[in-house]
Amino acid sequence: TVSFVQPPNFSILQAHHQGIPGIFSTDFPTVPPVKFDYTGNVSQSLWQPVPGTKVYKLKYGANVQVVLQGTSIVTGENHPIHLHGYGFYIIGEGFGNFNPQTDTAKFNLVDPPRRNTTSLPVNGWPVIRFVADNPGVWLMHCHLDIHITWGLAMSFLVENGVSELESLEEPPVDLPIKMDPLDEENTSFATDMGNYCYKVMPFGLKNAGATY
Ligand SMILES: [Cu+2]
Repeated sequence: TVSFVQPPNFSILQAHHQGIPGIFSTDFPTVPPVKFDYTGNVSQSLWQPVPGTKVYKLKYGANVQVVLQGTSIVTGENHPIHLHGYGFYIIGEGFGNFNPQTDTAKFNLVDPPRRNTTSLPVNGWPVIRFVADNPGVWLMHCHLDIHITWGLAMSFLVENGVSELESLEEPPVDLPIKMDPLDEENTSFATDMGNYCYKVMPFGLKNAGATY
């Protein structure tokens, strides 16, 4: 698995929008890199996740299905999984390991609930679907917030569509953005929030004169 690491200086959205390299990579895996009995007696040799700031890139308008598979690593737990930017349909859920051969027959494609948070049952799975029609960078994370700091999160990067209405807007000039706490010029304005510093400033000089 990949444990999500928040970038320390720039937000992923800012890095995406301004083309700042080295902040994130787009190689979030499509399927689990290692297949094992996720809800069984998991060997401790599989307990070590790979830390990374990886996003999953989506074309504008893509039909997205995500199987959220719980594991019994350390211990099973019910995780409330929340997605920013979208309401998604919960088309199925169950216990144990999701079986694509048999569990798809139980999908509710008639009147599934639409939510922005779904339960990930103890040692179980929900399956969600949404249409990626909201460009930008959207975090999906466990809302037991301490679990975010442990890495139970990932981000979708949804590309722009064709028209202006299908594309990211320019940020407002007074958008508070995350600053590099090691940058001396900025720390004088920064409020101390642990590792994160915030300051109100234009998004970037090249955007300062933009019309919105
Ligand atoms: Cu959790």
